[in-house]
Amino acid sequence: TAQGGVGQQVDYKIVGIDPGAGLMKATEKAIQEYELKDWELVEGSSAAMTAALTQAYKDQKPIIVTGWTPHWMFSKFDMKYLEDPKGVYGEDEQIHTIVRKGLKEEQPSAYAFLDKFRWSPADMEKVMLAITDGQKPEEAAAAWVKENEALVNEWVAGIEPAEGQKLTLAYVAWDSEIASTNVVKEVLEQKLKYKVELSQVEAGPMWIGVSNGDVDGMVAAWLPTTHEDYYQKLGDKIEDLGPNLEGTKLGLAVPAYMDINSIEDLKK
Ligand code: PBE
Repeated sequence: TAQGGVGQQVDYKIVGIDPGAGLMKATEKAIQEYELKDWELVEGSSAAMTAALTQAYKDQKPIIVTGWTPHWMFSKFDMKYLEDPKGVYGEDEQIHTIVRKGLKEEQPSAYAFLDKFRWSPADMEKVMLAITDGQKPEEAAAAWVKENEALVNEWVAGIEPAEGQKLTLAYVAWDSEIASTNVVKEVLEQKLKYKVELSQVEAGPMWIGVSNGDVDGMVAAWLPTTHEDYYQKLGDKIEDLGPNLEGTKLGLAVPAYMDINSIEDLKK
């Protein structure tokens, strides 16, 4: 049957992303728990994964990727998550804003805005889509800020501009975090007059950078599950400003034209 052939069709490969991602750890766990012995999780990057997906979709070929929401792949392509009856990928979680200790005293304006920053999956998706469609991240962020002036002004209401102070934000090159981090940079620069440097790193160094004060903060912490390891190790050396976005999901995603519905179908 077509179902029985899925492993052969995709060469028993799941197309993954960067090894530091929580999504990769969850997928290794899924391979264990669903006893997918012949299967391999291929390491790469967010960009390599979406390139492979784009090509496969164009050719209407089978592919299995590590996916998450918010992500533009679900609006560009007709995709579905494979059911996860064992609950390996966890429940809904939130994306948190994390800052270094001492930021509140040393950069009260940045701290106040970062504490206030909160948006929706639809907002984030809009920025992600613009970037996928060819805009530079800074351009897409600036356009979004312009179109959402009322919300942005709420975030910065009553906050004193910082007049040229420097700030560094860390992020990982995940599509979702490229979008959020560039929007936050744009607001800090345009509305609060900071000079913001973005430091693109892997997930581990991102968390460590905030914990040791090398960077001022990040808006890319997926909690309580996806980045649990990092949080457990470093949670008392950082300040958690709480969720900036709710309504996320992680899992294995496939084009809707594939004839499988559950991770369990990969065993057949
Ligand atoms: N992600 C996107 C990240 C968090 C943001 C799901 C790829 C991760 O797996 O760590």
